Amino acid sequence: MTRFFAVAFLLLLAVPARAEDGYDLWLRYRPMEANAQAQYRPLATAIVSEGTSPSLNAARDELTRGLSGLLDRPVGTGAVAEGAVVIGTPANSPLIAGLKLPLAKLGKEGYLIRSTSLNGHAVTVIASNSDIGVLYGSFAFLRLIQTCQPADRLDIASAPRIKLRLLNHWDNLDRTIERGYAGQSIFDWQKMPDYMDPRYTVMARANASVGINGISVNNVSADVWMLSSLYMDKLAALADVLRPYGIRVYVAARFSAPIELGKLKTADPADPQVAAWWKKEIDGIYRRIPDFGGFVVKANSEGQPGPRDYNRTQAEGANVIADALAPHGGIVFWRAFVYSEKDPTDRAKQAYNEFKPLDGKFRDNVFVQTKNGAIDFQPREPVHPMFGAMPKTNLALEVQLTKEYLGQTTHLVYLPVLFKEVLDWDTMAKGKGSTVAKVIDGSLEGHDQSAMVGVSNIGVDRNWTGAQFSQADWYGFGRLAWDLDASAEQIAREWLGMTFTNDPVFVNQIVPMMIASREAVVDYMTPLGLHHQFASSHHYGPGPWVSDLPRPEQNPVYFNRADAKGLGFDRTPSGSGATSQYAPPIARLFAGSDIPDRDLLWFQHIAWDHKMRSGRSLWDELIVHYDTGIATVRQMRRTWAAMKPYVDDERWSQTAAFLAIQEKEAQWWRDACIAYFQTFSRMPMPAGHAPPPHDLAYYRAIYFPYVPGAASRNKPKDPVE
Ligand code: GCV
Repeated sequence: MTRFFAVAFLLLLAVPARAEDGYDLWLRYRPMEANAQAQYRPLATAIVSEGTSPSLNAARDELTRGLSGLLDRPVGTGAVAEGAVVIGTPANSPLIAGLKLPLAKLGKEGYLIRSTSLNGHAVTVIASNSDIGVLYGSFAFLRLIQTCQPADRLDIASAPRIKLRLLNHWDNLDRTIERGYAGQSIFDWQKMPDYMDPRYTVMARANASVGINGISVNNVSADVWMLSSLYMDKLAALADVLRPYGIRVYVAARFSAPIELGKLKTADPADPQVAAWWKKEIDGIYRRIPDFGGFVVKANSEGQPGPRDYNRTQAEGANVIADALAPHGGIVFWRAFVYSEKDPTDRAKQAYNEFKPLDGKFRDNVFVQTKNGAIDFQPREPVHPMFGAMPKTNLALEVQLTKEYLGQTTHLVYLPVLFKEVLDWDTMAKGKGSTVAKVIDGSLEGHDQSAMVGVSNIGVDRNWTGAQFSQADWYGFGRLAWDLDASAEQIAREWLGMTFTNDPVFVNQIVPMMIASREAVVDYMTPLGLHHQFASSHHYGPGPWVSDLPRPEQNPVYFNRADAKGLGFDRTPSGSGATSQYAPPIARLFAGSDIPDRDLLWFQHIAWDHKMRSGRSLWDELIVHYDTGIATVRQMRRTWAAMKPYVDDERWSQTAAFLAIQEKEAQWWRDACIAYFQTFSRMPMPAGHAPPPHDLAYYRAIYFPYVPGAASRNKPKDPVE
């Protein structure tokens, strides 16, 4: 019997290293292959850290964890010796100070990684002007090794292009998440401050590893309780956990808080009592959290209160809060996502119309936080016309990491491709080269401030983001906000190497698969500039026929404008005139016949038989795009199927299953949209393209009572057998 247990025990030991479930994200630090270990071991023999501070200790611990794991032997702290990694700032490390490194240009957060010699020993130095910069540099050094880059003759200087790099969590205090597809909210407020879930620290490490330096913790459709004393005590404890990782906490504030919390009669920003209330409230927050970041405010949007309730402008609303934050160095992110069912103007024009006249009226510590497009995080949108049109205002770019309109959990869509398309987009505001990247980093107009915001995709799912590949969107967002020039390919390559394997066979197949995934979703959901064709409320699946929502500007038919003549929203000067919100050369392009195919139906209503660049009719072209999207997903499945030898079973199988769902749903999108649009075009399917297998009624009847993340609390319809 004893022998039996001994054998069983040995067998257990022989089981391969613990299963991979994605929990460790890109910070896995699994032992490298033997020859890679041999290459890097002499370059990382010990860590020398002279100072101590929470951030410096975090850097030291990360290096210990990472190097010991990757090199498969303990790498602890020690004295300067051959192969040591010396970390610190000139202020806390005499060794670093003695090297007189060129740190001045790196600002507060930048870092330098340099191979040099100290006391006659070859060492690697990771230096910065601040402890948090040392932590960023340490993650960068680990990344080099994780991705098998040369690490022996290093001279890397890096500083962030964007100063405020934030995630916005749309997490409700009851732990549901608006548009969240990765389980409950990570923030377990009920148990805070007495129990601080260790996951907060893992999340902070992951954020810091890509340079994210702020999070707003609650839904922008805000619950006033977040500002209460009860929750501020909890938030203070969270801030303590995140601080060593350079992450400041922000809160989504409800504009009517002076009434609900302060018991005032009004939240009118011009009322001195209201201004005094914000000041008192904000002073109180800073007494608890001295480095509190500030507020995100969604005002007069989708039912939220705001300054317009008092006939005040968005700027007056933002400024009353900004004035109270300013003495503490706090920031207001004032969202530009406003549109009203009472305004018959094209929804795409409303934010610009409201904000453009206010250019120059916002305080310096206000960012107008603007979504990448004028509608709402569609698979593709032309860039929001406010970029380039608000020269005297700090503009923050808001993108969505959670895949509300992109198939939610199960569709593999690599978002850095979309983010890059936005950043590289030329607004032409000051002539050629006026890219969105230059607008938001402040360089186009000489602004000192800069910010980029991603709507978080994090939840309590074991793999954090619901799908393995959605981790790449979190990773990629941070990497891009730090380095706007990084390419989507480079980021994919890094992430794959750190998350799965650096094997070139794997990486060279999967990078193109990830890159292609973005155009695929555009093709099978909303090709040629179509937009907002989603089923109501939860936005899961197609609903191009939906026309019965009480708010007209939320109906898919409002956006597709399908009729017997053709398809698309006429936003030229003869239509809504939205094209005129762009700089003149872009306005002409979008209103004329040279408009790129990809933006066509966003800006123009086009006849079904219109001859496209390809020589095909619009109708045929549409179908070719839907089918191309499906073909790309099929190819993605084949590519992934061949990768089984390179990936652990759990992560491979989940991704394979999700890709199968994606193909099924791509087909559903195509069939449903064709079935609907054909009722207008009355045109036959082009040769070689199969008709939808069911009639329109079939697709219209598809109904899901409970889709995660939906904003509305509507009771579902009665079930059918
Ligand atoms: C938080 C879209 C989403 C809403 C979201 C809103 C916003 O309308 O569907 O869930 O609300 O954008 O960005 O405020």
